[in-house]
Amino acid sequence: MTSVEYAGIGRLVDITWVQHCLANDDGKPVQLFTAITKAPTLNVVGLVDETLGDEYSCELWASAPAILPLQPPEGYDKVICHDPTSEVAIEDWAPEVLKEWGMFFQKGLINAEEIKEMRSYVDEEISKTEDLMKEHHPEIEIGKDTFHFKEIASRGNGRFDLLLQSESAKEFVEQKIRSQVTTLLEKTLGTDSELDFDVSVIYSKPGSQNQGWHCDGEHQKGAKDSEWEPDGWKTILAETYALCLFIPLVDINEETGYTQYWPGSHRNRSLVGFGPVAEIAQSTWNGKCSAGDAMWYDYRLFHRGTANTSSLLRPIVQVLFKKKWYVERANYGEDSITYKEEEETEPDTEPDAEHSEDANKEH
Ligand SMILES: O=C(O)CCC(=O)C(=O)O
Repeated sequence: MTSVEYAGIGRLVDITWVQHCLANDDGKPVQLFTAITKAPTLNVVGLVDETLGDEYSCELWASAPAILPLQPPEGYDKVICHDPTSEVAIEDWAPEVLKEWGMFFQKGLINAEEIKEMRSYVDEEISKTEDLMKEHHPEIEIGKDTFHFKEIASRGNGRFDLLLQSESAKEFVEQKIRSQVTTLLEKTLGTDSELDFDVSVIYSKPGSQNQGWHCDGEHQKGAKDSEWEPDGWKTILAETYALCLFIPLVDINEETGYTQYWPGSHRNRSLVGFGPVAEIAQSTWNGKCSAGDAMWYDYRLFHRGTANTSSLLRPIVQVLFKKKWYVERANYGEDSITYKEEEETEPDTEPDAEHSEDANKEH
């Protein structure tokens, strides 16, 4: 990072160069730079263009009210994918990577037999829940309409997020997953007694389209982000309060679609709406991997699912490990699929602990 003063446009212009990476523009190589400046951006571009001389030119690809994270010059794989042959254990390697990039990739967390076992729970719950939907909400066109129930949500477009309620699925997570990652969680999120988890399946049906960029959880009110500091992820950014673990149950490729992440985008709350810039800047990490692999990300990280052009369902197990005080309410509705019937027969007067008014307040 360097701060340079350029003489031009009638005064000195202060530019702090933050990061650079290689990209291409219709096959032509380009060097992308991120920089911080208070000067009008177009003036800065003109000035840099002039400074570069005739051989190179400079143009503005994006400006934002936060530092736009770029892919590191060595590429993401070297920094966010744990090397299973490395002598450094994932528990020792992951905390810093997660802090800096908001995500990491772990090869083969569950094996073929375990994938099959989990798939059977998932298939059963999908079919049971969709049958319930058809029975209680024949007016909803599953796959087309948007809905938010307590158990399942869909933003239309053939994509669903279903909370797994069965004891078998929860036990599977306890025994086959949580037991393997206790130390990893302790070093990245918190001790066993501070945490709990929700388990769901995110599934997209053949024909589902690209999803919009989003983060599943916001920066908490009053919690600091990285501000304008290039190493603010190290010095200022609030600790994460929730980690999401994605485990695909099928091999993930271009046709099935994949989860596309913007590493580093957890650093600043003002990056909302800038996901498409990550695509233009070729700074996404595309989660094409094998069934059973694990993608871990900070709940504040921007990501999206890409289109499923295959003929296969794409189910991804999602385990949300979180501080107990954080209650997930943004991604599901308040009412159960069967709510109307329950209300008519037996009014529910008990306060709903999961959705209490105090949940998710400032911490
Ligand atoms: O389908 C995917 O790969 C990711 C989906 C996702 O992020 C979501 O539904 O919130």
